[in-house]
Amino acid sequence: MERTDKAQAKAIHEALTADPGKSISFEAAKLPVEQADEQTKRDLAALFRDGFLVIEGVLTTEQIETARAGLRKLTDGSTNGRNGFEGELTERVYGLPAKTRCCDEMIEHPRVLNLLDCILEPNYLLSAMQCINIHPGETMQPYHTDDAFIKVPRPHQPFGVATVWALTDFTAETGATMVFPGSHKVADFKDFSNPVPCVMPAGSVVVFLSTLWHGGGANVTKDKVREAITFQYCEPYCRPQENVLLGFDPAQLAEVSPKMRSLLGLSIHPPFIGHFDGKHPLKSPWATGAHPGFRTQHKL
Ligand SMILES: O=C(O)CCC(=O)C(=O)O
Repeated sequence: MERTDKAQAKAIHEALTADPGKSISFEAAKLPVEQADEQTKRDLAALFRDGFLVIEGVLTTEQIETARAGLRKLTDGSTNGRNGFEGELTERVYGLPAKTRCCDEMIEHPRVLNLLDCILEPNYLLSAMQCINIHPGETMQPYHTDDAFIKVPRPHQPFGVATVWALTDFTAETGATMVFPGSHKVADFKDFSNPVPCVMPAGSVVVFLSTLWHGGGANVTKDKVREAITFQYCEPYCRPQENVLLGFDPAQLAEVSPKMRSLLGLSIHPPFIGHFDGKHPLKSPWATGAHPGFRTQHKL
């Protein structure tokens, strides 16, 4: 375990064995904006003003091609969506961190993590992690916000942040993500007449707050696929959309960074949210491989 995990394991133990009559401490704190670097401060200002931020030219050509090649192995023509939200002409592959290591650099990109550190509490989680390739003829995805299922009256703080990485050029014709600037601040947003396409070259990323109204665009071209990956992150006390650890072979834990383990849910929201059997989840039989029973076949 990493040093911070050891400290957390001690904190969990102390919280669970606290003396009756004493208060438990809930120490989680976001990074104060004043402590962020100048670039992050500028990014945050734009993000909170508009609800979204396009950052161009983040990935090199080589990084783009590595990601596209890795994803091609997972998109075999059988992954089209089952409804208008997933997109019936859209290839969607869920649970990417359990299936490929080709996107890890995007998940942990410092420009994105610097923002998340100031917006979400420590040990924020990966919530959605999908490839979304919009094919010619696809129609506009229904507009939505990503934290609509959290029943807190709007406007409210964002409980998450989304990224959509362009692996091919995003244009108004190929299905660029459509956003409604400023809609994150509106209690009852209803004017869907002026969506703005996040036009950006391959290798760019659009970052947006979970409170922003948006949707994947229509692809009106005859022959251009819009290739993208989305990673959504949420507060460490929210339930992630995807239950990715169910598909994650714990033998792979050694291959991923401590940050990735934390993002996948092998982390604690202080003092003990996310524990297993009173211990840090990295000490669980699943993570340590100490539970051979998990490998047996059974029917529910
Ligand atoms: O594909 C996109 O550009 C956005 C997708 C999206 O918002 C979603 O699937 O929740």
